[in-house]
Amino acid sequence: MLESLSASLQKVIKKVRGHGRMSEENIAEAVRDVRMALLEADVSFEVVKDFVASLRERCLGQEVTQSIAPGQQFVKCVHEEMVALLGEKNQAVNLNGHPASVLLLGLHGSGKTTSCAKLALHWKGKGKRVVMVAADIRRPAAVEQLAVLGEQIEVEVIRPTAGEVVPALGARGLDEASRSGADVVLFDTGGRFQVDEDLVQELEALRDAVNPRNTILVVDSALGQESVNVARTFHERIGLTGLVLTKLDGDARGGAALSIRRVAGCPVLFSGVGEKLEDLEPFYPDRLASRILGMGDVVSLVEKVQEVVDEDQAQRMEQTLRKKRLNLEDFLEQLRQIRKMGSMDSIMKMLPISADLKASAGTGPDAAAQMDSFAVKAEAIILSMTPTERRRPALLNGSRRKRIAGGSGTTPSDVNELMRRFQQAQKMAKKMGKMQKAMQKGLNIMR
Ligand SMILES: Nc1nc2c(ncn2[C@@H]2O[C@H](COP(=O)(O)OP(=O)(O)O)[C@@H](O)[C@H]2O)c(=O)[nH]1
Ligand SMILES: [Mg+2]
Repeated sequence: MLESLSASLQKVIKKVRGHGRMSEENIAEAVRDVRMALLEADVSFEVVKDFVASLRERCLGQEVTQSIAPGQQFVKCVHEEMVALLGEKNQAVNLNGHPASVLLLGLHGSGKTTSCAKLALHWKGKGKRVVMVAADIRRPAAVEQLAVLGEQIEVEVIRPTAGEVVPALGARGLDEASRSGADVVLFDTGGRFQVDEDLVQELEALRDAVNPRNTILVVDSALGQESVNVARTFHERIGLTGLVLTKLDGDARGGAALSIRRVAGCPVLFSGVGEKLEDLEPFYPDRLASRILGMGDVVSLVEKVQEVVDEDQAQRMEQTLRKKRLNLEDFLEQLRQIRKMGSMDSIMKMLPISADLKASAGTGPDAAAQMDSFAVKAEAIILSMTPTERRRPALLNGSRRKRIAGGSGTTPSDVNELMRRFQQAQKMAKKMGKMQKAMQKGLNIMR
């Protein structure tokens, strides 16, 4: 997620860490570096200008205390500034009304149809009765695409009849949804590769026919400065109440993600983080800022855990993750829980570990599959150790490793691989421990 921006900002922070204290001079330098990083990520020029000015002010306004390292102080400032840019907190969609109507707009390929189904699934999961209207009528394939998705998630799709124009379809869709007692009605609309007058007029007519409570622009986060103009036009002509930022899972530079809220003047409500219909997350500015700054996202991680394991286990997991001295019994427990959660890839992204560590641990779908087969072996290996060995991994010398390999039907190099990964997990746990300490000091850098 926004990896290159994240890497370059973390580099800046690392540099600041090297300073003994924050002076006006090194603040100026660090702020300049942040400016470069943002421009490289194709964040809108105006947004960068404002961001940098208020970051400088925030940094200079910091009390210089001996007890807080300059790196931490700087991270805290950047984090706060980023949260201010992304929008203070998560905003919910207005679901009042019978039904509540949601119009999805955006350029061709931005992810409207996919997001429409993702949102339908999301609200269905919250016990709402949802209906979708296929109002992208120019391309027959678009109607079909939504119909297929609707079938997958068992949500009714209202299709255009022969010769029906968009506003008429909109009014009929709203009416039918209302009569069938739907709580939410979503309208998937047509897009273009660029905003053109023809499209805008069609959408205006649809808006006037439906009078939607929510008008949401779907924005591909791979768009940089371009997204600025798109958002502006849609906002001026149609009026926007919120945004969905898609493809945040990709290698987008981050320009749109950081600029869009300020430019569109309305909040990001959800983010799309994958092609699957479950890959939609309510947008939490502070969490994204934490992830970008490599502070991890313990809250999202714990939430994800809670979805699949019970509360008790989730709490234990959080404790183990934050434990400073991890032993192999903890590691075994972690592996078992991680396997239950499914994708190793998505979990890795939420952890506050450095890009190098992530690279050496490997992420991506292949790594996730490898992780699964590794976990099976790892379990056998750890179970072949004596309880003392599990608690004191330092005992595991060559001859013990050989014995354990024999006992678990693995090879000594498998055992070594396990120990290598275990050491990484230990490192990570130590980092999280440190972070927790920083938070306890009252440095609420991670919420
Ligand atoms: N990786 C990823 N792909 C997405 C996401 N949202 C949409 N897509 C893909 O983007 C492409 C275009 O999406 P679609 O919903 O058809 O866009 P539309 O033209 O705006 O309706 C499809 O291949 C989707 O699978 C996302 O959050 N992450
Ligand atoms: Mg579409």
